[in-house]
Amino acid sequence: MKNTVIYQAYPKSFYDTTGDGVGNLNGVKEKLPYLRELGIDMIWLNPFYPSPQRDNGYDISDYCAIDPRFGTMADFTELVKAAKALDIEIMLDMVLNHVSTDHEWFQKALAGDKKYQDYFILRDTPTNWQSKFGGNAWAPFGDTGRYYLHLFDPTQADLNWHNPEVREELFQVVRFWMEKGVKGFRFDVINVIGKDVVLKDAADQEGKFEYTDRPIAHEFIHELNRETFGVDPTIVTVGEMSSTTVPNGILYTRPDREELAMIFNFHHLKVDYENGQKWTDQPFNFKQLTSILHEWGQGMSEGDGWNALFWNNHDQPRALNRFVDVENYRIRGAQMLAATMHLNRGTPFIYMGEEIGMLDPDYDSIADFEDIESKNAYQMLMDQGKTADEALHIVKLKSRDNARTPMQWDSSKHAGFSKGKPWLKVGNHADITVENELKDPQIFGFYQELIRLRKTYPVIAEGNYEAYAKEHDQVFAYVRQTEDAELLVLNNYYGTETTVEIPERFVTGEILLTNVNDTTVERKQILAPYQTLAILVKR
Ligand code: TEU
Repeated sequence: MKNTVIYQAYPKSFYDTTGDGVGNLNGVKEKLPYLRELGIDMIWLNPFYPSPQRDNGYDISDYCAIDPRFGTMADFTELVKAAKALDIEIMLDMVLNHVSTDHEWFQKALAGDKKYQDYFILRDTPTNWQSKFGGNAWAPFGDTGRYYLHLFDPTQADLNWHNPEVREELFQVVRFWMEKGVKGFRFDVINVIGKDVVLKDAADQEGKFEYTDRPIAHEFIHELNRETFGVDPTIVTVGEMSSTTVPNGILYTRPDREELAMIFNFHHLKVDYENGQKWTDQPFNFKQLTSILHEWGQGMSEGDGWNALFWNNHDQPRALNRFVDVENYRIRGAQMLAATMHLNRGTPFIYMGEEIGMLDPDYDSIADFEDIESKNAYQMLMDQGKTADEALHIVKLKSRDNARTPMQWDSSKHAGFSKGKPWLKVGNHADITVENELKDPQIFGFYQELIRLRKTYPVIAEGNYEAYAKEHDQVFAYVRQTEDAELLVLNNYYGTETTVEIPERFVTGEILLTNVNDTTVERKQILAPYQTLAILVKR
């Protein structure tokens, strides 16, 4: 697991083989040789199960089937087989916190079946908790006068994990996919599955402390491990937990706890929020970014926890647009961001398009957006008194659709993603394609090199983490250490040259990687704009 590199393909937008404008499983299969070339070990696929697609498949109506728009179960079996033949494993997205209100469990509950009513979180009086997509987190449960909890959209009803029958149903789901040869699971919002039995109004704004990282969540995850994937040590697991803490991160991932292999946290992707609010226009705060990365790097290292490392996913605008002057330094910036994560302690994830330096789509109109959260946000911004232009500007900066635009393969129509009209419009930088990148693979080749290095040098895969030059104004740096080797990694986060003093022992070290030609190592090291520099010494 420590030298594994995982690629995230958003199936809806990866490659469409039918011409209906929606990517599919056969599309992923066709592109396997490309991913083999990149060098990854596993592909995480976002949900492709039957779903009304209110939240792009995170509203599941049947856990053990394939939505026909993505293919058939036979296609899935073929995909797993074809991938294994290339030494690539498949990781599935398990959304076990909630189901679509179209799911038969919810429908039976609504029809009055008491057994299924106990599958959900029903109360006579709602609490003040806010839905992550805006508004109160409770909706009327039919005409019963009661309310059901939905931490996300009203069509995503939270499941009652306190009910052992619910847990057993969900464990069966995981086992079902294990039997199909799946070797990885990404557990959606898994740190919020454990609500208390008595639910209280929250003192914090959204209510999240009342249901996030409760001790019971650890117990449920431990049971999930023991009842399902724990039997197979080759299975890789990752828990998604946006706002968790380092102490909890350690508890979720320390091997003796038997919970998860690693976790995603999102704190480093909230550093361009104004007063903690996402839907704002705010440049990223470098000091906040580095202190978060150090806190997690060092904290998890000392506590024997394990991070999933990432800049991008299907819920985030492209990191290149957020952290780099892409007008002038798209390529070098992409390399520097990649090195920051891939040389770090944890398991790196690459989100589709990142390896060719794809950018936010820069849409011209609000009508181009599809995401439910973006649409709600646009309305909220207008309600707050913003003009249509101001609201569009902010949605363009922060929308999840920024990452969900079709993968850009070549210069043919719709960037080679589909022969038909894509479900979501191709971005305005359609010249950034796999075809063009492979002619001169400066970003793709850099990722290949990073993957090769991780597999060659134990200090990258296994070394511990120590923050370096913590107070620097534009350099993010750390040292990785094993008994035999030390690696110093320096990253300049700005478009201006800077100097950073390096420890004496590295001055005679070997340059393992950099993205600027003719670099020499000096005690007072000069770093060019967006330069990354990794120096190795033997101990
Ligand atoms: O996301 C959970 C989550 O907390 C966020 O990333 C969320 O999208 C963000 O707070 C909105 O601003 C997961 C999935 O990755 C996401 O796509 C789903 O919408 C969500 O769970 C519900 O299943």
